[in-house]
Amino acid sequence: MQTSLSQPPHLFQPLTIKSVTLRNRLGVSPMCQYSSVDGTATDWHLVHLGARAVGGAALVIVEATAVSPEGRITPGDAGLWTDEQIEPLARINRFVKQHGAVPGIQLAHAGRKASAARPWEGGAHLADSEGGWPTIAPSALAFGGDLPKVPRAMTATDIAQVQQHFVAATRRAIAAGYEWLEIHSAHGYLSHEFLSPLSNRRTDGYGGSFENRIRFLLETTRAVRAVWPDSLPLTVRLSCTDWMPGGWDLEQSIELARRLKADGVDVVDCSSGGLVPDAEIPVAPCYQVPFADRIRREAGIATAAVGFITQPKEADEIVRSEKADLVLLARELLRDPYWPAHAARALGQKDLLPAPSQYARAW
Ligand code: 531
Repeated sequence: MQTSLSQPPHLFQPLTIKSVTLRNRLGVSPMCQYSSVDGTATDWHLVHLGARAVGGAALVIVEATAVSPEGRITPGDAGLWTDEQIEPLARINRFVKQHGAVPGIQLAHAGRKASAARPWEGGAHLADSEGGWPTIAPSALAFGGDLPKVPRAMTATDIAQVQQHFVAATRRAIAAGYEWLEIHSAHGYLSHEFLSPLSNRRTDGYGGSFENRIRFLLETTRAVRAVWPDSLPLTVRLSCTDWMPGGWDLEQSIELARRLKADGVDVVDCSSGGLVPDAEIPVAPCYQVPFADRIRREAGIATAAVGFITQPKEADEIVRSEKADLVLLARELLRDPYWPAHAARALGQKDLLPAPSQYARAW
């Protein structure tokens, strides 16, 4: 007979990382709402994030939150570049915690993909005359397609400044009561643009070799880790592959994950794509899970799986087979904020996710 220690984990088993215990293995993936006003959260965010805490997610990660106004994807993005942005987020975090979830934040800079319209307004780059702004990136190379703006190649001073913006936003995240912090280094945004040889053609210490391309992220991570409490989880989202020959790939992601672990990162959140418009991505159920699995095994770091995970059995199996330590859901949680509650019932583990008192008769 197996001892409890050797029993495999499952979806509704708590997970402790540093001083934080998640009540189960389900998290809300950061999802842009494009509904902030000058970077400040609104009642939309309270209801959106609050509903998912009530619905049973263990971790509620607020959308990509820009560390500077220029780092926003769209004018509606969330931000944490001034102290005034702290309290509306703190209010949401108090609610999220009251309902048993851990509040997390993803800090981001959109690089060459900044200055775009909201998706429901077309999503294309905005000219400066239409409310857009000049963009920066590792190299003066446009993304292409609907995002044709050519960014200005960052100077060493720009790099240091953006890193300081990450640090300042981290301090504000602490003040807002976050207990989980993710650095966004995926989906073709600034940090990912440094990683990939397709977007980084620099000839200084931040471009060329693997060591140089990972320098921006490692320096940013160390600077953030220095102010983010040791007791709280720090995570990094990676696009584990660009799905493009000559681009960033899984082997590099695995090596990077080893370095991130050495620099105090607790979890790698394993996504993919977004660096170039013409990648052919074999989207299918759970298609990114193999990245979480390999990084977990080969870099020896906890991972989060994300991407086209829709079924309770799939999510449970990912955790049981130890391919990832937690599962982040995106669109599925937009469709159904009560997905965790419904999954607990479907998996016969209803008792492991108690109802909020107000809803107990209907859970
Ligand atoms: C979707 C996306 C997923 C994977 C690759 C590229 C794009 N998202 C990503 C979001 C913004 C909106 C669209 C972020 O990562 C901020």
